[in-house]
Amino acid sequence: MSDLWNIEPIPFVGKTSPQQGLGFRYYQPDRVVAGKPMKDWLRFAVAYWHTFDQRLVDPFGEGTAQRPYDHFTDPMDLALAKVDYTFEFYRKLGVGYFCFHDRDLAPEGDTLRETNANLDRVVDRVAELQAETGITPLWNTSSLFTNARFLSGAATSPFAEVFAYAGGQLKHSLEIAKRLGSENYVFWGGREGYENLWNTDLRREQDHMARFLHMAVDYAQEIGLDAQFLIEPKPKEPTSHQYDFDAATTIAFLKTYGLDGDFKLNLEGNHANLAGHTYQHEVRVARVAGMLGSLDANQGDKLIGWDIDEFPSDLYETTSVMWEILDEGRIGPHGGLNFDAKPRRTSFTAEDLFRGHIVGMDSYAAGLLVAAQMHEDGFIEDLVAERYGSFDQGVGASVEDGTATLADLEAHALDVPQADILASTRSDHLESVKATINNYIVDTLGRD
Ligand code: XUL
Ligand code: CO
Repeated sequence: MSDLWNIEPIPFVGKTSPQQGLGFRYYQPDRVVAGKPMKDWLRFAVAYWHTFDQRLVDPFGEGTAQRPYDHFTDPMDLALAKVDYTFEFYRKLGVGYFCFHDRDLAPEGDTLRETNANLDRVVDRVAELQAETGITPLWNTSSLFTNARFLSGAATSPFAEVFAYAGGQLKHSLEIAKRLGSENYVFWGGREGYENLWNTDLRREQDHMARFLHMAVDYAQEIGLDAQFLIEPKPKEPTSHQYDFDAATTIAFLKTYGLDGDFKLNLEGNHANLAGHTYQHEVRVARVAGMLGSLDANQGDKLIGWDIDEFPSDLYETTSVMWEILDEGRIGPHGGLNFDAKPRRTSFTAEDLFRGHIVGMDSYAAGLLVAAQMHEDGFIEDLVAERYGSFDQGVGASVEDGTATLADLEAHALDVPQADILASTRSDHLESVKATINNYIVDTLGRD
């Protein structure tokens, strides 16, 4: 193995290792949990843009990142050389997947034709390294928001020239998905929303967006691309309102435009929080609609109200998300956990990139262990079954089987004293549920 990063492959060291070493405390790829190896439950992916391209800028300061390929000055030389660094990173970290935008890989030329040629040269190298390592894209996507031409959106731009460019760009990106065998293809509508309703034709923009997605479905069919299409909801930023606001809004949009058979959702923790939801809420909403596709694993910060893409470390959240995944049986038909996350600006060394991924992988592995124990004991399942038990018989059953009318309900309710109704609701003890979950986290990880 080459040593471009000057770092040893990350070992499993367990909980007793010294605090500062690079090693996994919980993640053991081949360890079987709830009937499957950890690596198959979690299917970790590295995000090309954050890990290899992000310079760790913030709105007030320049980039601080130090990367081992910083000495390349020509953009194409850099783009080509960087691919080797990325694959070595995946191997040393021990992940099987990566995710990328077209524009993460190669610089743009003056025309789409030139840009495509740059991109194809880099994709050739990616294909070689995929064949050598067996590491493949969990998904790819098209950056239809970075370049200045997309200042008012891509598929929802009011300018037809921009829509046409976006369509052409998307076409090539789908061809790359086919060539590299991407398991999913993501649409994140970064600028598909509005800043100001006064200059916006809401209906027309959403019609255009749906046309764009239908064209993608048609072209995938034409070239035999079988990647699962995913929409990634986010409520705002960079727009003040994004059309794919959250899981529920996106599902309604897909159903309205007859796209729900072809798309599922890629859900991100920090986006959920921006929409005023927990990550678990977004996963549950997608699950009950049969629309769970994949996960962008990151977390927000309680004190910062924007998308800061922290590596996940909150065990309560990873436990909740993995509980949903265990209940579902998988993340999605082809889903995984993509670390759409970056180190803080103060963590600028190459080693910090490994540290960030290690805490993320360990936090999800720990969440998996805790959630598996909760499932084995059936404590949540029992609690929920009991809570809705009154719908299994009597008046409740007649509601669920569709036979009850309002007159039946009136006849049932007319003479029941208030105290009896209240008594029938029992106490939910939500506080003790939370205490029990805390115990599961402490006990399961303490024993492990
Ligand atoms: C932006 C975001 C994107 C998508 C891919 O907030 O999450 O990186 O995941 O375009
Ligand atoms: Co994301």
